[in-house]
Amino acid sequence: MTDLATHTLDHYAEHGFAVVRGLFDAEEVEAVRTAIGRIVDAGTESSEAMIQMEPSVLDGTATVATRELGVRKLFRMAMHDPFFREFARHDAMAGWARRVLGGPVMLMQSMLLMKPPVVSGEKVWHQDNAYFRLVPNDVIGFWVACDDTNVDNGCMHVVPGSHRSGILPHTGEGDLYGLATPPEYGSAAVLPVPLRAGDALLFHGELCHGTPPNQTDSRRRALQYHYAALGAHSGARDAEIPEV
Ligand SMILES: O=C(O)CCC(=O)C(=O)O
Repeated sequence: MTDLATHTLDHYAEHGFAVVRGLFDAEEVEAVRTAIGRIVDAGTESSEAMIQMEPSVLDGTATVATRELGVRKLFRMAMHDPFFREFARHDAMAGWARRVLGGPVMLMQSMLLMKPPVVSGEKVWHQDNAYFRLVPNDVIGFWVACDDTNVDNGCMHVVPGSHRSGILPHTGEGDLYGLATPPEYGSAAVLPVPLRAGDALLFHGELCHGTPPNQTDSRRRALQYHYAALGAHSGARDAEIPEV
């Protein structure tokens, strides 16, 4: 293993996350952006099953120039779309997942988080395994920036070391299910993780994280896959791909 890989694994173990620069190149990022547009425009039963609109667009209190600019997320696209199913097997992610989790992995979940300008809100602070409830908690998330991200457009924010706290109390419903006592953006405990398009945040399933609203005129798209150790079990939901 290279020194960089060892450093990445050590950082992940200690802090619950690591940044991998340039996990995907510009061509791969562009292919993801193109696939997003294709799904949003497809109008098929399976494409519509993935699309979740921003609440304000859905209830008509906000209007957007194109449908894609009102999409909050594309959910479980590896289950519905062959491009994203194949992408889940990309060694850039699956290889890291196997290295971090120490053996074969399954794809637990896939999402595209669109965070469009103006109409998007905060993603509340949470731990992903509060949703999955996997035992043991051997689950890793990949959050890949598909645009350059920063504090203003809603980059990921994390609480380093919080993966060692166990699952903390959560409250709320659906996308608003989050930490009962969330940290404050800008406080000493919270670290913003700005990324360039193609960079990835690797994060433990029990790391506390959240994203503020996108306050810019630009897009902030992100690709997210979660992999779990094959032996991890959840009564709550099945893996999207049983072995990757
Ligand atoms: O990309 C975002 O805004 C947050 C994504 C996230 O943490 C999640 O959906 O679990």
